[in-house]
Amino acid sequence: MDTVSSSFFIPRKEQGYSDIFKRVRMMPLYSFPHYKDLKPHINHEKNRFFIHLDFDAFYAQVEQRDNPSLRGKPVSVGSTTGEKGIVMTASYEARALGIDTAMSLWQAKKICPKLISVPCYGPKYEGIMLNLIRGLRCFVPEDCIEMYSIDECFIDVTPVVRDFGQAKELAMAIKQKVSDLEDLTCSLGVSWNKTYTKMATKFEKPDGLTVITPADRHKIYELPVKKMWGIGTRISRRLGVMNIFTIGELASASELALCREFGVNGTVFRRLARGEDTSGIIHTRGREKSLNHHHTLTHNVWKYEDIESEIRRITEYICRKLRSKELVTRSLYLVIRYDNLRYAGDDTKLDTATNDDREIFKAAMNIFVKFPRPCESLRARMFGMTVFDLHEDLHRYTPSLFGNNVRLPYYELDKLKYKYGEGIIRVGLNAG
Ligand code: DCP
Ligand code: MG
Ligand code: MG
Repeated sequence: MDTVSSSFFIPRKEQGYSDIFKRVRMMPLYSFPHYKDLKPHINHEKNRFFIHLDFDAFYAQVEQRDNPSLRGKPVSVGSTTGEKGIVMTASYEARALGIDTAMSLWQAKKICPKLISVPCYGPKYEGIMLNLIRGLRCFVPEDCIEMYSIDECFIDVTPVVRDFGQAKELAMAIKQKVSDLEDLTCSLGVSWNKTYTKMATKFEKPDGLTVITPADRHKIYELPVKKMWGIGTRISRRLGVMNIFTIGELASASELALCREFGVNGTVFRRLARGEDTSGIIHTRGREKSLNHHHTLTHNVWKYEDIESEIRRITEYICRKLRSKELVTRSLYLVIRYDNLRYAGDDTKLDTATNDDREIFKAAMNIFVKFPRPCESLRARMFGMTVFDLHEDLHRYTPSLFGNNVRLPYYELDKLKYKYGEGIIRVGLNAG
């Protein structure tokens, strides 16, 4: 499968888009270079070329793309209701007015009463990134791509370019690919080490492309230390006490003094500042051990058909996620939380490993019937599913349309949905 839908979510018929709001987790893909990633005896490896990609105002841009009435307007994305609303990110129009990430919505509305706050939907953004990672495979092998966060990745282009000119051309082609695939803008940084690329990306945001060659090192050196990858407020304050304010000053600081203050990290900070980050692509991907999806409802449910429909929905989501990673599962765990805050959960082993919506739905319903039956006075408020014991889907390219156990061409269906929207087709899960 070439594509993963960027619209993973399945809109509920009766609810508006905003009701689907769920908190979104930042992906814990933190791979800051560690001392062991640096090659202690090599000062800097020449002839290496990296690209760092970061989407511009990611969640906000996606929402503006998907809803034309938001375009050109100050938009924030995050929780929208109640006093606890927060700005997860803001469109560039809103940023121009002073709205910033992590601001409370209340504060943001005070600065800009016209601010339109929209809910976020994590699986959609995650789908976009996964789709991009797949798209990048036409430029470099998968081993050369590191997904760093929900909207960022590093690409080691050393195997395919010979100089900065070619690296820049490739970066432009990647930018075009992002636009073709997802109709979104991103900013790119190109350099000979990961740390510099990450900083370069920020230079010309939004829709930027910045190349930092060894001759441009001064551009990095002029930046305050806080701008360096891995250095936050607290460390920069401690560096300030040592009279180190810029990256250039950090680069030429005494290693001994830095180590006295920060231990081995002193060496790491200094080397990263000097452009001596010899780390390569760090693979966080590996084989997934489990996947899960939980959904807390806005309105608790108790009728059998509503429960069935929620379980079907999380099944579809999980199966699609399995397929996007070309995996099948042998085990399944279902959990329900009731409005008295008690949980019921159980797992089951499947006869064969699968990512077929129908089989997993059937297994999930078999678990559900063992739970206390929801009723008007005991409603269900949260549904969750975890699949574990995952294996590679070896049959993904050979959907057998004949035989007793007819295998539906789910991968093809996912592609259709991706291309024509969620409404184009839906498999009847009660069948078969
Ligand atoms: N995000 C979040 N909580 C934060 C920071 C960010 O949920 N504290 C989310 C919202 C962002 C997304 O992660 O859209 C990506 O984070 P970035 O830091 O890359 O910020 P943006 O992409 O929104 O803006 P920029 O153009 O500055 O990259
Ligand atoms: Mg971003
Ligand atoms: Mg980012």
